Amino acid sequence: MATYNKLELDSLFSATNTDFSMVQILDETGKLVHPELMPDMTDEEMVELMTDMVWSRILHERSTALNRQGRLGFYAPTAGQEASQLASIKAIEKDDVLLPGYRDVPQLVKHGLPLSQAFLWSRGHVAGNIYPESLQALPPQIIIGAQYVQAAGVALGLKKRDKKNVVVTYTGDGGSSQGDFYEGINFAGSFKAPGIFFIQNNGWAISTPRSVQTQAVTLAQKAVAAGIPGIQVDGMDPLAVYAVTKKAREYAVAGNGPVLIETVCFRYGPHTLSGDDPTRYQPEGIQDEWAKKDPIIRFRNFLTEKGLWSQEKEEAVIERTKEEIKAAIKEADQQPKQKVSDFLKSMFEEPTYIIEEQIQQFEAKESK
Ligand SMILES: Cc1ncc(C[n+]2csc(CCOP(=O)(O)OP(=O)(O)O)c2C)c(N)n1
Repeated sequence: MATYNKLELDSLFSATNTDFSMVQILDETGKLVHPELMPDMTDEEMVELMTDMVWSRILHERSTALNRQGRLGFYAPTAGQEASQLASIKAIEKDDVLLPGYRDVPQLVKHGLPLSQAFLWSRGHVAGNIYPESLQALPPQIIIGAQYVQAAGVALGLKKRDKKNVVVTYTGDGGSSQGDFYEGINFAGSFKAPGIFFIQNNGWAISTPRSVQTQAVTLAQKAVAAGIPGIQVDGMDPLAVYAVTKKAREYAVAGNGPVLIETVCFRYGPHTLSGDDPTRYQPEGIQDEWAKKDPIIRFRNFLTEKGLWSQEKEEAVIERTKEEIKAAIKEADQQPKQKVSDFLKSMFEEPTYIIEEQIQQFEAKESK
């Protein structure tokens, strides 16, 4: 036990900062720098992960174009966060429950949401929020941090039902300053509920930089006060994100309680496509600097070196993805125009008397 003078606040402070150094397996060039941390993944699984990441980058590019053409509504860019998003979702099981934020559409689709429905959600169509029974997920949360509280509750539900599953939820660096964030990890910790709580630290909460967000040296160390493990991982390194998520899942499913994971990553481009301009608040050159750490380049180098990836393979994935997106947008276009009565019907399993009355009023109007 360290001895220190309790009135020397500096020493008190440093004693809480133990080891939150970043976990990394592949460096920026794709070189294996920590082989001892290598996750148990087959060649096929690694190729699938790379395929998912390329898919996500193309989805990002096409979503941006479709938004600018007025064919999509809300869109929060995901480029730069592929390792953080796709490697974490790959490490969980289909029956685990996903509680995403608004930037987590790629994970939602990989967890089973039809892409056409994700597009309808972007357009604000009620059909985008009505999920297939088999999909263990809630629609993306817009209220910053709120999903953390919901995740704690869902995790407790899983525990009470003796399910060997986890809840996975994501917020951002900005979200880690919200009250809900602390309540969520504290509650889950208190009940040893099986949750994996991600903070995707992409450096910015709209125009607020990470350096202003908190004086905490890392966001992972926020786990200390909740009495749960906190891990910081290189969020541009798919193998590191996968390895850490797998471990966290094993830990939570074994009944040890939740884990907090900070993925250090970057969002290329604006916060959303609703008018944000990062050149007004980001230092010049920062986007280029982070582009050198790109998760896709890093994994491409690693897999190509192993003879598992090639330009032809990547081009085939790109073509396939573009076709998939084309078909999904077509399907979304075929969805009948939404009605106010549909919204009202989706509010409660059993509508209240007042809502029932409103449904009837709107249905009468809509049938004219
Ligand atoms: C409770 C609440 N406050 C404010 C907002 C407005 N808002 C939307 S996104 C955002 C920044 C979030 O940043 P961060 O958590 O770092 O996530 P990122 O968007 O960078 O992924 C804010 C303040 C909101 N949606 N909800």
